[in-house]
Amino acid sequence: MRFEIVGNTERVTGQPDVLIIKTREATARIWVYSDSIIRVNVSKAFDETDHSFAVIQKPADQLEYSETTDEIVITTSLLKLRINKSPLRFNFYTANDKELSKDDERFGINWQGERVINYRKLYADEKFIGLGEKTGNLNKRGSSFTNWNTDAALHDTKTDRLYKTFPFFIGIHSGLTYGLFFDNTHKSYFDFGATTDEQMSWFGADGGDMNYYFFGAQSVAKIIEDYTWLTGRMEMPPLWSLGYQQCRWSYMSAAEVLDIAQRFRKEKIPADVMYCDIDYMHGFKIFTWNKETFPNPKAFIAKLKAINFRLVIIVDPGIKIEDGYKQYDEGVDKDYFAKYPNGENYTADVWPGRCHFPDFFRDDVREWWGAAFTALTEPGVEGFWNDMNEPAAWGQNIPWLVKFGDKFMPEVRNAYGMQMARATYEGTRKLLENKRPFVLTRAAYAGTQRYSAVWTGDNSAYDEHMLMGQRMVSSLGITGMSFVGVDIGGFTGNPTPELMVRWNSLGVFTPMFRNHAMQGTIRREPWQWGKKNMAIIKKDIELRYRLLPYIYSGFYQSHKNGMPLSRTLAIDYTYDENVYDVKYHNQFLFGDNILVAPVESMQLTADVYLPAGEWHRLSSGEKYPGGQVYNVDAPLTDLPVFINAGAIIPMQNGVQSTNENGDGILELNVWYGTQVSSFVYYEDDGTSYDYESGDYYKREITFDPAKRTVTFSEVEGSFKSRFGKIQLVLHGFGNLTSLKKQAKRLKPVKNLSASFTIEF
Ligand code: MIG
Repeated sequence: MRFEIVGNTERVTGQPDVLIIKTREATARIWVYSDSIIRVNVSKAFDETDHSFAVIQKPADQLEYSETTDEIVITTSLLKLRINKSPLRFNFYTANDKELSKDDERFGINWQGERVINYRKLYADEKFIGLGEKTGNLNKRGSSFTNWNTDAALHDTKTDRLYKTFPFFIGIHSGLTYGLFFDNTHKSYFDFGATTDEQMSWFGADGGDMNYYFFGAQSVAKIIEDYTWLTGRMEMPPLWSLGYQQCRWSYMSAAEVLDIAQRFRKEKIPADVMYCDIDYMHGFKIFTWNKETFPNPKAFIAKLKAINFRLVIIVDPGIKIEDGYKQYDEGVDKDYFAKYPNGENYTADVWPGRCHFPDFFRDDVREWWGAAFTALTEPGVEGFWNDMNEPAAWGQNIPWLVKFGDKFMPEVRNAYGMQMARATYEGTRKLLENKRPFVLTRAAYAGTQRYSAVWTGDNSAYDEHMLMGQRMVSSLGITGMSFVGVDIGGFTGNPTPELMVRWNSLGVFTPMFRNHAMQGTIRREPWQWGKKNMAIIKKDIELRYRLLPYIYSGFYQSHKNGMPLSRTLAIDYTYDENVYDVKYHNQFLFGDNILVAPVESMQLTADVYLPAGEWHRLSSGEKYPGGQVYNVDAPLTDLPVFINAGAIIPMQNGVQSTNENGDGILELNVWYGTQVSSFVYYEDDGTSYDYESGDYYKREITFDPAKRTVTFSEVEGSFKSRFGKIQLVLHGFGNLTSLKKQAKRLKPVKNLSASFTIEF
């Protein structure tokens, strides 16, 4: 095997926007993307088209550097990249010379055959978070991982190679933070000091360039903001997709789907979404309906809509080989499928039997795929679930010589699912005109947040899987994916009633709240668990609906600056060691102010770590000074949930679906705190793209304990709020007699478009 380490600089060329350094082995290119983002590409065969699936920004026009005999230094207002010329090494510092991250002096960037690797210095106290959907701990120090999108059915809490690839991590050491995004779609590897004698961390790939973006902002939140600036942010999701979603593999007929939906209404359990898994199709042929079991899709969907349900439909990439099947005939005719190098269409077995696979890397194929959704949008489907797009096929070992466009499978496999989701999103967005499609995908690559929500695939019905799922959700949040779900209850296996109830209570605080289960498992709908349990499940789902104004405002943050809805405590309490302790690493903030401590189903008390500040338990109002561990009650009826002092949380009164208007009262809950606090409230019509042209309702609400006021800023945007009245609910304010006296003064709060202040 060839082994080469990038060596001595032979030539340096400065162009206005890029610095080019040649060595005998390769050429390095360096661009500045912003004051806190520098890109390094070291390549033997740089492709001038410089294509990326993930990155949507361009480098800055100008790059400043200085050069001495030994060194080249690139400086921005926040970052300093010191390049050692011989041997060529890349060392990053803050603008005021604090060391953030360095190449390993000995091995730096190197090639082992076609593999390209970067060994970097490992700091004694260094922690690592990120990589999206991975098993293991929040702190990935001492672990190693592979990115190779895989249909990971039956994965456990140790399995590597899951469905998605997010080659982005954040390093934390010496009171400093940095981020690194390795933009390479080949099979890739990350080793955070697992087997390097505590000397190095490393990452690399089976091929392609050493191509990374280095982030130097000094906070985890700012690094996430920068990463999502670079790779894009999610649109506002359809409001209905934030309601409760009921799925199963499969509800076998239109009658059964309707029956389940009606039962929700009968039991008065709020819900918004029903799903059709693969059995709605005729012979598993994508874009067809089974004529016997779904004889009239339009009438069926109209009936669902009449009781305020939307339908989400699954699509797989595999196109059945069958003459006369439209997608097959067209695909063959136009040459739209992945191929062997001799031009034959690649064939593998999946649900429909022998299949071909659309080449989603091609513009014309994506367009064709997108347009085919008329078969679903025309009868009224608004949600599109993309499964099996790792891509999966029976045997799970697609030959390396299969080609997508001009690339062999191993080069782009990790982006296939993302390109399918993109085709689905772009097509359905066009077809639905001004309506927002809901797209959900299992496989993904960095940047997928621009097109789709994700779920964590086939999890299992046991406690550790539930807890690990929560870590995955929070970890996906670090890598730009805010809209994330897990199969509530566990896909594989049968949950105990306790686990079902507990998992559902955690689902309230999961960005996407979907109950789903595998064929052959026991039924999962809320009424399958006995009266007592159903009552708890119902109450929890009601809480989800009460919180929707807060949740929607949380998604507005994801849309605006990439801040995820589900936040590991490492975002806000980066330097607090307890946050990484495996006893507490499942805890997270849901939005700005709600701390949730996931608890195993049979554990009825829990040790909870409350970070600095002051916290109020949501259920009891009890106050807890932060910076301590508490052993708290955790019965199945009351997941430990704590509200940050000073929190402002908008809620609404009960509705059965997001399509209902409700009573028009926005309940503004304020928890007492000693500091000034504020919350950005956001609302729009929840279904259209009109918000992009200013049709939204946004205002900042500020609580000032010293002045004893709650102040509402002027409304920004042209949207008329659904809520005609605001009701203030104060928590932890002690004696409220003075407020009661002033209660009358709250009534005039009618002209909600102006700015105003309430005194108490
Ligand atoms: O080979 O469509 O992860 O959610 O229910 C299994 C059937 C295919 C895997 C998905 C799962 C879905 C199932 N699918």
